[in-house]
Amino acid sequence: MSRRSHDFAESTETLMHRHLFDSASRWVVATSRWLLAVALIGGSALAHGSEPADGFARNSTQTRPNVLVILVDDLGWGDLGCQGATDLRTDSIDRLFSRSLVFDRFHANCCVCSPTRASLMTGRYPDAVGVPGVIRTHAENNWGYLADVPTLADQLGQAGYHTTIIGKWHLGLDSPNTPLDRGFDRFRGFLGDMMDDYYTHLRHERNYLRDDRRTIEVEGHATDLFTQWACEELRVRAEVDQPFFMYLAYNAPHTPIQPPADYLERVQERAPNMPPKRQKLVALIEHLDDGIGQVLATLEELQLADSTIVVFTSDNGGQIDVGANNGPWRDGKQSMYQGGLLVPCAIHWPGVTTPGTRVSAPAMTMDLYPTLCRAAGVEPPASIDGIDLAPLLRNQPELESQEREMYFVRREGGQRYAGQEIRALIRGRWKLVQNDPFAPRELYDLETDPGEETDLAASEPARLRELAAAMALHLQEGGRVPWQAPAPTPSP
Ligand SMILES: [Ca+2]
Repeated sequence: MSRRSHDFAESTETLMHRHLFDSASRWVVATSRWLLAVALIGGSALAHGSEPADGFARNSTQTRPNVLVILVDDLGWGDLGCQGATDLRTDSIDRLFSRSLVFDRFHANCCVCSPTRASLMTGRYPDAVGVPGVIRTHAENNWGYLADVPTLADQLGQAGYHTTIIGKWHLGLDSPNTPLDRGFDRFRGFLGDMMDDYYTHLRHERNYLRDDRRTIEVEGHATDLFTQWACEELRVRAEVDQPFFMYLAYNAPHTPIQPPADYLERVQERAPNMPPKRQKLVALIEHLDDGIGQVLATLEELQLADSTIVVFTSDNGGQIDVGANNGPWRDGKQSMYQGGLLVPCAIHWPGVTTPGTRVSAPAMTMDLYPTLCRAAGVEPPASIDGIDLAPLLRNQPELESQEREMYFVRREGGQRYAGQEIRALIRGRWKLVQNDPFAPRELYDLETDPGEETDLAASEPARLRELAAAMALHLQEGGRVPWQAPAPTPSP
């Protein structure tokens, strides 16, 4: 391990260890494992190239793994028991993490919803596919339009997979950008950015809930509905000798923080001194955890667990003003500081990942695209920005350290942004941040200052210029792609 990567591991480890250790002594074990992983990996980044999937579906004629991607909405890095939280109970997700390879530095592609989802679906930086900001139900406040590039569902569908999305889409309300237009065979969920109420499922008084293309009215908490639908669809898939890709995108624990009454009462009884705001969020997360537990139990019951890759992650950091826990990282949702970007992530790939492994190599949402394509035996398009995580998942880290560059962008309206962008660029140990379009840029050394407390912009001008030049290249790349729908064709 080089001295630099050792320093990096040490200072980041100090921050994370403080968080985990302060939370509970049992995390000493996890942190020790994490340190071991750091030592093994030597701070390496990842490289292209992997082998096709192997050792799968031993009890079936199927030779390729099924894929289940569970994306939750606004869950903070620290808001799981297995990530150090001591005031909530997430037994089901904790169990999944204990069986999986866990990333300690997994970056959502953006600090808000749509751009990260665009990167998951395309393997590209969000502005490179027309989604630099949030796609909204009102045109005057819409900041993205998904470009016509192959989605993960397109890729897996062409490889013979059945493709299902359950839950939140958030990448377009109309053709040609609804799920069934963009590669999915099956859709049960909602098209919009959020629900104003988990029980009415409406947004601005309108119903965006769909069964394929049909608008539906159903009763129940959205988390329960998505859990039920996922389990139902898994039962259908279990009857068919065809690999499947299921994208299960819960809207919890996004606002409104609206847990079922019995879950809230349970938390209130257990922790009467917890701030009421936190009680509600904890209850909503615990309800989500139970739902995910049902889905994973259904996989087991259907004897699909040994042939299914399960990915769990969140689309951005937790929202601080509703009581989220982003671990030791600065800030949260909507921010380009690490708390807005770093999210929990676990990958359980039976026969490939080693249970209990925690790795520190940086990864991003868009990396899931090439990783899952290759797992399914499909070569991803050469133009993508994500990298195949398989060498890391297979414990085949590069011996030489590589300085991975990661770029983040968010365009937004309103007084704070006025249609401008906020951005960040991480290159190795250095991070350039512009978290307000009208404020000066900031520079942080993530090796010595993972909490982003000391701005080095004034003392490291050459470094700042170097990173700013790299960022400009990303801006130019994004400039190739429109982020609004084409103008309507004039009537004759
Ligand atoms: Ca989100």
